Amino acid sequence: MLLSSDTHPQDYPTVQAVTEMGRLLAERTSGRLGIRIYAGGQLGAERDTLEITTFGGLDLNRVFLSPLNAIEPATSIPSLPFLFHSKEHMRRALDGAPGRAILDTLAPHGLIGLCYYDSGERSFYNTKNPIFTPADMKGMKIRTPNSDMSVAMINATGANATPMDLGEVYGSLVQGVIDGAENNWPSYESGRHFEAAKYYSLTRHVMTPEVLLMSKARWDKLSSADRDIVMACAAESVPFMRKLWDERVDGSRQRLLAAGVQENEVTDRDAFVKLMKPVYDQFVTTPFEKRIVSEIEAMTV
Ligand code: GTR
Repeated sequence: MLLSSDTHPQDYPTVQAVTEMGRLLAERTSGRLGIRIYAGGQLGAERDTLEITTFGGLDLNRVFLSPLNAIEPATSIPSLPFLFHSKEHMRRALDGAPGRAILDTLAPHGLIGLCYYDSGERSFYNTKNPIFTPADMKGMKIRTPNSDMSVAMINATGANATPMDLGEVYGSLVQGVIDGAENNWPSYESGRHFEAAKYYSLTRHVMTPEVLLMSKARWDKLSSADRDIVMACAAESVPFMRKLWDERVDGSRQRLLAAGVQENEVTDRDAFVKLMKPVYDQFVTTPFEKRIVSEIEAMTV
């Protein structure tokens, strides 16, 4: 039995997708391999479970890509602001050679990247006022994932980035420790952040994906035939996840608007682009990183 972790609750699309992968694995190995998921952050925050996975204490782990930035800088690439111009572009880039090359940088760190899952567009939400231009968020304390790039990107808007684990966001919003955060609709809903921060402003600044990892220690013990099965089942769980994801994004948004969330388009998206894009110079530095970014930018959909 492969043990897996997820910060999200049982009904979240990432957990459902790994459950489906486990079903496929059991079917194809006559029950020799299967997956048991510890959902809802039972095993701790993503940063902590990642460390456990790295040394083989967990076999599988579904995490957001940002906490990996501290382990391997190339994983910052899919979080670059305004990199993907559509969902189709993001899917094509990550399913293709650029996405694979980024996952392959993790092996020396003890992690095998099996596949990416969608996490949609992230936008800002806060407790104070709608954000139409960067000036509207000046000085606001905005929670970011634990990633230097996310911190730099948010500070570039004039806000004060406050990195913390997802599980701390709700309490921090309620207590006024932070004024806002940024995330997709489903996480904004399932973390109940909307109860405290009702202004959701559609900056759509990043499309950072989720990733499913296997501990290299466990991978190395699999036969090559079993590795192929694991990879194939992971790949097949991706379209399964995406279908659930697309439905979930629409459903979350409808429920939240009905619950009183105030959504707004930003008036000048280019103003955000102009302020955030300079992080490319700071975080895309090696020839490898530059090549991957150009490959992604050259892709059309
Ligand atoms: C969510 C993602 C989580 C979590 C989070 C965050 O969209 O699904 O895994 O990492 O974002 O902002 O930390």
